[in-house]
Amino acid sequence: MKVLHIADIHFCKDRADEALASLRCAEEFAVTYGIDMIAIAGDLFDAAVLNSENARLAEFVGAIKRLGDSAPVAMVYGTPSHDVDGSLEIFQTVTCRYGITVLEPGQAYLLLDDGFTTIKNSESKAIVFGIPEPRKKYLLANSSAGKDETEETIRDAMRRMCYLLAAKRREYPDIPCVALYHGEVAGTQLQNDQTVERGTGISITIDDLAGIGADYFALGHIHKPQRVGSLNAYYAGSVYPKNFGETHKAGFYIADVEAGSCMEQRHDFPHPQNMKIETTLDEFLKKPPYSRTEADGLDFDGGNDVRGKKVWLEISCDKARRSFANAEAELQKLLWPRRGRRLPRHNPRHPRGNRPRRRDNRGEYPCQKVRGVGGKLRHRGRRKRRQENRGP
Ligand SMILES: [Mn+2]
Repeated sequence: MKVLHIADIHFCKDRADEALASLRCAEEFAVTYGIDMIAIAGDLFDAAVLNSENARLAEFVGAIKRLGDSAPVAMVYGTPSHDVDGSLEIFQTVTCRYGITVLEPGQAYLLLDDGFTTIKNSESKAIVFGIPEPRKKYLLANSSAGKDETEETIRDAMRRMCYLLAAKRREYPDIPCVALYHGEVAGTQLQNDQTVERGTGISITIDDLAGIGADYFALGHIHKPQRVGSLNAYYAGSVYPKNFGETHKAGFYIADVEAGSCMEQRHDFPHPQNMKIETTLDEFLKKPPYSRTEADGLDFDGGNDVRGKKVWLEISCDKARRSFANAEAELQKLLWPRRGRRLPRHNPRHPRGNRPRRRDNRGEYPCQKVRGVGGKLRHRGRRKRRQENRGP
């Protein structure tokens, strides 16, 4: 069974083109290669979206609908500030070929050929669980815990839910099991290379996840694509780089899941990677972090290969020395390395770069009519001399 796994779409009107391009790419893949299920592991929105034409919400819903036309779609809620309460309900109202299902925590879903069901079925291809980012709303519905006890209570509630899901998984031992989860996993490397400590915040531990016994964990929340420990648990990463702190290649996973095994493949979305190069003015003047080569145009030293990437070059210096740096000239060198230091001139085919002056049919330079004081037409240029040169 093949699962297409994406996460962190972060749809917003300013970056709508990038999010929609990624979804189109995922859809094309699903249609071409016959995917059994599409898993969206939370953070579909970047923030609450006003349903107006300007917000392009209809385009986004249309893109998700087309995913639902190519395979059954399962999704979970992400971080409450991104996927605000109720924001995913709009997808369940959409009619499409296979249906779009927002997975409720603690519920088991069975995957059939034409969508998901919660009713026991012997034809089911897989069992699917969804764990949204831990929210007080569903974890602490009947608890009156104080603020200090809240985190511990939520951790307990998460653990109980994992036990519950493990029991449900054991009811169907012969079919593959996929779990969607949005949130941190203790022991995960973050984008800034820090590690989520075990038991902090309301993150789940690797042991909790492993206990569920799923064959593939489709994770969302951390925008740097990565595997978690030795589990078949993967963060797909964001579908487009949100800022220059995100330097990964945006993409998605295709997981070939069987009961007891899983093979995963990574595929790219059509977005340039981001790269940030920081240097000081002293270092920059001594040796710029790039050099010119004939073949490639640009070839950055020290592994800074910028071809096909969006580059943020930051040169810092004190205020007094700012005049040493000609930012505009350096930018021109970066953008047009083979042309030298300047923008292409007016007519690059001409050796001087300027357009040659036109002559009139008598081989003389034309004069120019200008309006003088009082709006009277006067002539400037060679007219006078021509008159002088005229014969008797
Ligand atoms: Mn996110």
